[in-house]
Amino acid sequence: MKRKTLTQYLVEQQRQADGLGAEVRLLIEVVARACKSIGHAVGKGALGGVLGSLDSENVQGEVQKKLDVLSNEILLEANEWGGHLAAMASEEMETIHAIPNRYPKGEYLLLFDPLDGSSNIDVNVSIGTIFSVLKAPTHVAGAPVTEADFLQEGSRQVAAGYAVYGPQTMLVLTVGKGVVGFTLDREMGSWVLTHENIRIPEDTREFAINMSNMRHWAPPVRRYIDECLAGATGTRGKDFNMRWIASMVADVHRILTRGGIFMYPWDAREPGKPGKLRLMYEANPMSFIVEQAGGAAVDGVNRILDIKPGQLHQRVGVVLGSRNEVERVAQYHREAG
Ligand code: AHM
Ligand code: MG
Repeated sequence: MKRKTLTQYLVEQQRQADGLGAEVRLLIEVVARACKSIGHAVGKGALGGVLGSLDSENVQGEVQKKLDVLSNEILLEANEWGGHLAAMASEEMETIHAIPNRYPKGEYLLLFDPLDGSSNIDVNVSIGTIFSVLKAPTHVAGAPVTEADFLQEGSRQVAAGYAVYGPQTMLVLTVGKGVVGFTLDREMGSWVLTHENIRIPEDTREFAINMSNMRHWAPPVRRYIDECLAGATGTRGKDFNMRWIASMVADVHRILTRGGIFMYPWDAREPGKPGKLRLMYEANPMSFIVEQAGGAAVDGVNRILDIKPGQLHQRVGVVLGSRNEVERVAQYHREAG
């Protein structure tokens, strides 16, 4: 059977009545090409000299791994010159990266977490790249793009996706018309459509949370997990399984494949912080994908895609996955007031 490539899929999306804009199509292709390069570097590991940490810290105060920085550079370089973007923003950069004057500028904004799941790099466990595309607000001609232009609700994303570098390298994408998955054909170097119309089952028996934080959780989270742990003889009347990869990309990928709930909720470790994960380039793109696959995503109570960001690197609690389970967690939060 002849399968579609990413290019063919995107061209088809463009040809539809309310089709994808040509700029978005091309910029997704560029991001996908950059992910191929990142996947190649990941695959080389110690042979490519890409493992280990640098002396530097990113804006979040996290020690940067060599691959964090390399992946960021690959994405910047690939996307700078294409003419589709007004600016970019990344987990690894304090503020936005405007397109240099030597290149033409486009209408879109690209945000990314270049290498998600950094703690898994050196131990050869799946990691990924997450990206989100927004339309730049229209400016008076010539006005520079500012950070404020990026602070749009996730519901305004034009496209979002992730690449997962695992046993297979895959690209999962939404342009607002469902979710599709492409597998990298390493011999041909092309992304091939292997997963059409990905749907998350509404119910599940599998949860993902870092249990070592249990003592810091809010009561509604504790209640939900306690009930899962109680199993078939408890109020839920069924046994639950647990998984925690510590790469959001890989955990979300599992949920898209066989259902489940992923939680990185607010906890009391750092009371001033609303969560660990970042809203604009982790939670928003993943929430867009999960909703497009029939799942749900909340910060505990509120729909993540409705949150108006106040800052580029804003953090947020994340509960996403199978719709009925996410709704249950939100209900427990509402009951707790
Ligand atoms: P990163 O973007 O710096 O890699 O951090 C985000 C990652 C997520 O992929 C994952 O869900 C989480 O951090 C794991 O955190 P922990 O080590 O606290 O379990
Ligand atoms: Mg991350």
